[in-house]
Amino acid sequence: MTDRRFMERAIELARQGKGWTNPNPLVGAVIVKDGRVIGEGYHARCGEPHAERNAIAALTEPAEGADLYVTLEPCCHQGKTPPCTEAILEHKIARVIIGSRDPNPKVAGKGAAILREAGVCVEEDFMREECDRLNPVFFHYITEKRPYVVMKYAMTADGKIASRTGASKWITGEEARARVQELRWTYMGIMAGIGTVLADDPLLTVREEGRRSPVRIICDSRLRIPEDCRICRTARTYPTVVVCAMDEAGTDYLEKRKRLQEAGLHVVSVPGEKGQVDLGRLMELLGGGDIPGIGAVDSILLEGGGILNDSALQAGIVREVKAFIAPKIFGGGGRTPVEGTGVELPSEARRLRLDKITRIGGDLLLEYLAEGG
Ligand code: AOF
Ligand code: ZN
Repeated sequence: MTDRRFMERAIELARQGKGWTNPNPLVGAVIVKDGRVIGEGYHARCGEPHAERNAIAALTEPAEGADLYVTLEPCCHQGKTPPCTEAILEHKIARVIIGSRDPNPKVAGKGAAILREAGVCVEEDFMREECDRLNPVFFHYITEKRPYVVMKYAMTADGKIASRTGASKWITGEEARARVQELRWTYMGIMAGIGTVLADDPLLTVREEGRRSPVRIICDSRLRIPEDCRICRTARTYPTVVVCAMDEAGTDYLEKRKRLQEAGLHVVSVPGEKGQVDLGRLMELLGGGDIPGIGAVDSILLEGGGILNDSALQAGIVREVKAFIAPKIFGGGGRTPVEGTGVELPSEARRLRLDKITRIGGDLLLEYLAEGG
């Protein structure tokens, strides 16, 4: 009998790896014999054993003839760890119930095929939708090799991210702000524009102990970042990239870059049109791990102001939008989440698909997926 409760448990286990497995997926596994759980595990950290092997290591009795519920197709390749298919066969597991398919070209159906050929009964797509929701980042990154970008902003009920005077502390309540902290350790990178640095002097780190802080990515076309800002002062502790669009041979660039690098920042120039950063190219560099001193980045939380958000949308790099909405009204000329020229007609609007609505304290979180993404 195939039982939803065991896959639900596997999903719950998978979530425990959140923030630590990137660029690997969140995966959970439960081994069941005669309706009893005899082993469970999850992928805890990139480079460490996969969920299936952890579940096998935790067995309380032999797995011969047992069922394995796993949220992702078992791998069949030698990566940082040996193939899970081998462990499943060695332990004579009789049936494997799989949630998500693995789009990793090294696996992609081959894991399931190897098990079937060896006589294991394989059931695919069981609770696939629920399992797929664990890994939007992995599914995007493993095929595109560019970071999955989530645009996040907090606005009032009348659509303002700052008041007339530019003040933005605070718009949403404490619980919503705690959720933003969680988002920061879920994704590998956090991106903001120089406007935000100059206005707020933010740290862009994770305050909770024992959590990984994201790589800070500052878009700063003309390299205006003040050398005494908090980001520069903490660059030795928190990896930071400053991205500009300057002439790489110019003395202005070379001199400031030298000083910033001495302070521990990584500086790159990725020039695009109109003296701005080429965000598409920047995503290729970050996804490929091509920026010296910074590992590959599979996901980015974009905490931009209206100008950077507009550029990111124009460049087509945004996959998801998370809009926090506070029950307040600023009125007047306050700033909005997306500036730029905007469309002329409603029919020209950029389309999003509403994916989820959550109430957080007195605020709302609306989550949208970019169409075609
Ligand atoms: C699984 N279970 O728990 C995970 C899987 O470099 P490695 O050895 O860690 O392999 C990474 C790849 O293995 C990853 O891209 C994905 O295809 C698969 N991840 N597979 O069966 C797991 N984390
Ligand atoms: Zn594996």
